[in-house]
Amino acid sequence: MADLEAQKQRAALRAAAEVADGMLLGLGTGSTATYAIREIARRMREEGLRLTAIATSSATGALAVSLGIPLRSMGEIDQLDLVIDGADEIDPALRAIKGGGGALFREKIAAAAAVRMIVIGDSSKPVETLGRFKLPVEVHPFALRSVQHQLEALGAPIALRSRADGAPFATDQQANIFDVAFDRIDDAGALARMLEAMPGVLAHGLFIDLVDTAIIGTEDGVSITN
Ligand code: ABF
Repeated sequence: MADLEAQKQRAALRAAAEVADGMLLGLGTGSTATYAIREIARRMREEGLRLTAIATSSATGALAVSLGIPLRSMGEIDQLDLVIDGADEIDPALRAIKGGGGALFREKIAAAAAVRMIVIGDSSKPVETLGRFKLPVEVHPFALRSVQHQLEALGAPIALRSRADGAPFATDQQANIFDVAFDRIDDAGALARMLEAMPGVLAHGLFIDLVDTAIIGTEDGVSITN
């Protein structure tokens, strides 16, 4: 069994080494991004690295505050120098599915505002074709049933993401998520455009033309794709 946590850590450390003094960073969400954030905080403490950052989720924001990373509000920023974030799947063309952690809305805003976006992950993340991981679609509650109706017409099984207690999962935007089991997505661009045309869809998990570098932990090191 591959030691996926060690692979995540190796990828995270390698990505954190890309952070330069004075950068304005986008801090991702998830367990791999958490390793990177902790390494960035270590570099600040031990190397005197200076930076400011935005958080892509309330969870990441709380972690950054606990580590002493100065945060700014993304709403006042026009461009980020670098975003480091995880992913659920990534294909050879650096298209990704993200949102398993529920942070896709803010992650995509940050990724789109970044000069450079690095995805980090373990060896389970690279796939030949996207879609085995259920595609998250974040929907405003006002459009919940109308979007569900349109998603069901696409023919793939969908599920409303729920919390452990069975209540619908609420994102940082107080919206809900449908997870759509396409199994394989052969035309990610066409599907992205279709989802973006549905009124009430706040975000979907297809990240196309947003990832500049993938750093994937391997058995004995990292694999870097640009
Ligand atoms: C977040 O982290 C999400 O976009 C993605 O779904 C998740 C990956 O989680 P992990 O790094 O824990 O595998 O960025």
